[in-house]
Amino acid sequence: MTEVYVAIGSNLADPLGQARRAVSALAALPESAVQQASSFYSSRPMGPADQPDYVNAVIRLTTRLPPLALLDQLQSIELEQGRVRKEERWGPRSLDLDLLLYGDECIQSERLTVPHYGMKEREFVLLPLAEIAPALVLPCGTPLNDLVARCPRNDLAIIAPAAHP
Ligand code: A4P
Ligand code: MG
Repeated sequence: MTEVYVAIGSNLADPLGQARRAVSALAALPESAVQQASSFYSSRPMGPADQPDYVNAVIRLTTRLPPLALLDQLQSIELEQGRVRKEERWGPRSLDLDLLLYGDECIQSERLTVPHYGMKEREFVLLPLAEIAPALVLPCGTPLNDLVARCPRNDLAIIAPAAHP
């Protein structure tokens, strides 16, 4: 089994409900088990400001799925929850599932970059991740806590306790 971290983000169509449903969908993935979920956070939008605030959370899973098979599963959950892919970069979405970390692997392929390219400077990823994995060290050797220490909070706030799958 490989330990992986998945980030959940939503800012459309009942974002907290979307995020909770995403946790349930992750708990139902084949060959996988949810180990821990962070609290649900509200965050100011990164990117275009004329969109609603986001709900964000991070989940730790163990899985036997290889990375691309896991990505396929994450994308089908996004589609089941009404995700429409639009042109606008960082625009609003009903559900975004990003694969943050897949064990200690560094992956650079056409469909997948792991660790996720934006995770090191996003408060809405780093703080939920630190909540469930305070001693985590990234594959590059950087302690998560170093990234958290230098990351502005940008009004990030806990809005609901963790879902217990
Ligand atoms: N892809 C490559 N690596 C990965 C990975 N590690 N995990 C590829 C998931 N996907 C990965 O993703 C585009 C392609 O990235 C996929 O087809 C996959 O093969 P996408 O989900 O269609 O596009 P996206 O999410 O709109 O693009 P991008 O650039 O990944 O956006 P981000 O970085 O996910 O940002 N503000 C707040 N407060 N909270 C948020 O959660 N999210 C975004 C989206 C913008 N602003 C936000 C938030
Ligand atoms: Mg994405």
